[in-house]
Amino acid sequence: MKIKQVTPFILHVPVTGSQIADSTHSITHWGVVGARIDTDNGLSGFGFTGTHAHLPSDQLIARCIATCHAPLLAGEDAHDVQRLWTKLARNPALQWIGRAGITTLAHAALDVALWDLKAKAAGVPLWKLLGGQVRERVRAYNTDIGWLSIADDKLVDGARRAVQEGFSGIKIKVGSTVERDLRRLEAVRKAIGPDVTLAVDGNGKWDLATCLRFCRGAEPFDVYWFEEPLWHDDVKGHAQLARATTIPVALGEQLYTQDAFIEFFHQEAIHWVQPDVTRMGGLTEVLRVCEAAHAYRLPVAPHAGDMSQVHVHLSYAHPAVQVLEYIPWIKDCFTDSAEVHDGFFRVPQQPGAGTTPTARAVQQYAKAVA
Ligand code: 0YR
Ligand code: MG
Repeated sequence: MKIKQVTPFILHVPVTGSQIADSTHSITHWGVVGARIDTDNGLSGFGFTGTHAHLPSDQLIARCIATCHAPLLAGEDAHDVQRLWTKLARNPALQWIGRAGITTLAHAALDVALWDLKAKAAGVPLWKLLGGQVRERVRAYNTDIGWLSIADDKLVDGARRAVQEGFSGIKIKVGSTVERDLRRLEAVRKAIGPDVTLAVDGNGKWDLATCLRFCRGAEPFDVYWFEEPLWHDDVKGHAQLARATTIPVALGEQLYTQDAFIEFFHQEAIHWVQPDVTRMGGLTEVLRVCEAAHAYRLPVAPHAGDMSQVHVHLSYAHPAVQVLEYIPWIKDCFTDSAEVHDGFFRVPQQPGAGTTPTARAVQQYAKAVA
């Protein structure tokens, strides 16, 4: 299965209700920026990273794929996922100028495309290739009802609706003012009752003093986790917060390497581990993080930069994963979409990693790569 061609692509797909916001970003589209890898046995693999759909920066990723990474893959055996991961991680064109950021997002798309090919060549869905189904069902939690841009009364309505649809977990954004966020948290908890898990996500906005104040007010409402309370790289601050509150700390969506996660594990600064295949140089590096988390007996809840198209395979196959994020923006763009029924993800059935775009999605959402 020799690699013949690598072709980048960019899709910009609208979010729910035309615009959403968390504490740090306001976006109208999700960017699906990736590559198709064609091989000499006629198979094509697809992989992508997730972005905020800023076209010039998406074009940098596409260009990085095409001009810096793709030449290293030409003629290689696409089965050799592990070896090719290392080859791209040590790319002489990139290592000096970027061990994280655009270069890693580009790497992520290609690593996932190789896993997609490997599973397609084996004729099985990726979860089967990863070792088989370790759990009967993967529990979903709904993030799409909880944006900071949603007015207080609408937030409560949406939370109720999600529970009626069968979700046993939801997440709401925080990071505006402590007072407003606590009011919203209390209202949502009252509306959904005690049996639904309720997480909050700060997207790295607050400092430690603000987080401590928020946690003191939030503790009575049985918060499942506080996600990205502090700046993404602040290990010491997260360790301090973890010691000071009964609310579990979750993070990882902005970490690029297993080394970064290991430091949080060592310093007891994390309770929920949230790696993302679209950020970390692909599934290969995320699997290392999942193994390490499992060894530390920490639960994994993958972050949905892929809107769970790939993570649903990981979640069915890896014993460390306990729950998976659900955001429905891009699922209909793929031939095997990450659907939730009665609060659980459907088991993917098609060969591959769930990353093959439909012709219709390409026709509707494609942007020029350069
Ligand atoms: C919007 N999920 C997240 C979205 C989401 C962000 O910026 O990208 O809120 O990735 O934190 O847990
Ligand atoms: Mg988050």
